[in-house]
Amino acid sequence: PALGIDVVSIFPDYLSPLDLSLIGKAREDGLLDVRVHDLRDFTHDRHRTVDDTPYGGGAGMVMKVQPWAEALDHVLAQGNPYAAKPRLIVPGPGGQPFTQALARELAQEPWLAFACGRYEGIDERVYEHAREELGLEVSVVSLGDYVLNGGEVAVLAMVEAIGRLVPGVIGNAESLVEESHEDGLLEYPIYTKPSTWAGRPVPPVLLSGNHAAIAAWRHEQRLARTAARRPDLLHASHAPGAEGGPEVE
Ligand code: 6GU
Repeated sequence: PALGIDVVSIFPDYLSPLDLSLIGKAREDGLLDVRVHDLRDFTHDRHRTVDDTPYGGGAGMVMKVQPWAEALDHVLAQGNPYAAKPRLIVPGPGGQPFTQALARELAQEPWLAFACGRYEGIDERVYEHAREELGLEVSVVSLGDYVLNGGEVAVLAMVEAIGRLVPGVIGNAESLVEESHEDGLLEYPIYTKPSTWAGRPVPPVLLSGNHAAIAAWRHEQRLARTAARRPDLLHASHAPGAEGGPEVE
């Protein structure tokens, strides 16, 4: 059964990378069912207006309820052979962090709908309507602590992270488990031929044929790299000799 993915945006062309590469192939193979919708198709005025000034004052513009409500009605009315309702994901810097764990969770859903906001954001009543009248689970999700102009780039990142976890999308499922963020440590450094380039040799242990020594070296490298770049990921289970840490075989 394909994962249904609807994306609503005022810049549908921004989502065209979803036609390419791994995600494009997964669509051709019937593993992902991606539909992109133009929010302006759900306006009724001559200027196809999607935004207006904020009540209470303040900078910028706010996306209007009416086009969003009609767009969501349209997405739901399309139906999905595998689920009655989509889970609604709204990308925004004020959301819960998008992590590998959340990607794994979302890859198990039958149907996801992404609502791309622009400007200062979407009228709060859209979220209330989606939850209370449409009965949707609504999650605001952020890529990280920085500000993008809109949700489109975030949707590209999220659909790629989620899509590759859908069974069949990546040929070699083993390549999924040996990755940064799958077991809490960053990856070890990797090398390929030639064994020496411009006077730089590959670490000799990798040419030793000693698999235990290679595994030990790689584990040390992962710990050192994680300590240097992402100390926030380290905890007691990674300490030398810790019980139950990932290094204990
Ligand atoms: Cl998901 N959306 C927007 N607009 N800005 C962001 C973000 C998302 N994540 C970080 N910054």
